[in-house]
Amino acid sequence: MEQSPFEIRGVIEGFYGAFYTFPERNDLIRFIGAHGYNLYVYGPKNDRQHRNRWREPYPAVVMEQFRATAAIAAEAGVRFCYAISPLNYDSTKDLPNLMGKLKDMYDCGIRAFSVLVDDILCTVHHEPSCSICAWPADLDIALCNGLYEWLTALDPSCSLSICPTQYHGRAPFGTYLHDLGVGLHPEIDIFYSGPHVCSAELTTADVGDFAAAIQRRPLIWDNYPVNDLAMRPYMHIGPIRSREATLHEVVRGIVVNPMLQAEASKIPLLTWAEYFHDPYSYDPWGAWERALLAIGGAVNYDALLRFAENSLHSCLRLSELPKLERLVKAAIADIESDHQGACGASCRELRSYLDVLDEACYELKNRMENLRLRHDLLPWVEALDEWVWVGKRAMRLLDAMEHGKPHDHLARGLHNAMEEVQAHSKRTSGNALLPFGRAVLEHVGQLRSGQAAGREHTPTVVEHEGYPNGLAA
Ligand code: 14T
Repeated sequence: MEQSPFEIRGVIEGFYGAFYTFPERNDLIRFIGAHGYNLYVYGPKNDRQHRNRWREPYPAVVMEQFRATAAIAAEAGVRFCYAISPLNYDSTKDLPNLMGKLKDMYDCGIRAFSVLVDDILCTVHHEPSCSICAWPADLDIALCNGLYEWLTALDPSCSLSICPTQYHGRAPFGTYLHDLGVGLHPEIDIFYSGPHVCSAELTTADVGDFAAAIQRRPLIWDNYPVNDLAMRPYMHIGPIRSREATLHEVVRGIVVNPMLQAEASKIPLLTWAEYFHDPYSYDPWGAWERALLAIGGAVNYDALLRFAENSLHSCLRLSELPKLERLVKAAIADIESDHQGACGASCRELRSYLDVLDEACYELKNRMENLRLRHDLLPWVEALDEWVWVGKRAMRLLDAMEHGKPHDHLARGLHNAMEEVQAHSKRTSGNALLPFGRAVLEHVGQLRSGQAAGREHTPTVVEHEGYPNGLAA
């Protein structure tokens, strides 16, 4: 049995976008159960029978899948919670619809339920005209208290939680939350995502203020590592950071919203597991390396680490500069300090790191043992790889210039490759190479003493392996 100061340690499938398949979800539930988690909340925003068309029953085959998943969760020591997001709930006539819907889940063996009324009208709060800020709590209170009584009469082991319309921010909290605190049955848990939707930091003081407003310890809905909506370009496989060790004193528990990619999510989820186990001794970077090793396997560990250190951008990013950004800065300074635009020590250091990244991308694309992880990471590995090749083209151009070789075609090729890679839908630290490419092109331009760089179209080669012009490694 997991010894953790956190009573509830969960995952909430609560993101926008394509939600998990049942096999993915079952696998993830087994995984989290094996790593000390005890709750899985089902609440994907794009499940129509969960949200937009919540009144509709699920098809029979889907109900069978829920039944199987609930059994798998029970076996894994994980409480399975079914959340519903009753948009446009009409208290005069919808109660039977809601109860009927939840009763079907109850009949599948599910005993934990949640009502999610986040993001129902708008997402911009604290505006005088904002309808959410003026949203009365009465409706949510009546709905949840009624459901809670009904559920606990069916079976006293049933539990209920609510994600309110206001679920983030700092004190003083509005009347809606205070009213909710007063009116909601004390056993109903209330979600809070911290000072922001995606909070870089969670402090005991902020959570304590929220707890005071709602008159109970909140359940944290933590939006790391989720990567939906505007975060879709990012792969969040860095460790969880900046969750104060004493948080357990003021929360009921923490429930983590994972990425759209279930297998890759296991990496940050393992770091969360270490934090849950002992927040006081939690070491994010040690936990991260252990997680990469556990999910990626020993054979691909080095390559995965190289990729992962270029995949740290998120709302948690604090002040540290990714290695690539640091090397690029130094290399640009190198080129700019040399009137011939030649490659100095820093530039050579960047060159050898690009070679390492090139090998790492190759290995992850073609030799990764965890095929699900490969599938999840591939678009980002390809994005990083394209940037690496921008860097390599820039290096080749510098070489040609230094040795007085013809290089117009190389400049055109670099320019085109930079245009192409910027259109990529996924982001990694590889983007740090953009200023390097620009600096090199600028130098070419300057060295040509006013001669404009060729702009006519050169057919771009998107594929990096086996370049016709001999650029291949
Ligand atoms: F705690 C929550 F209720 C919550 O975080 N709700 C959503 C969640 O489903 C989503 O996955 C998450 C991350 O994008 O953020 C919340 O949704 C928002 C919130 C916004 F302020 C989506 C867009 C926003 F502008």
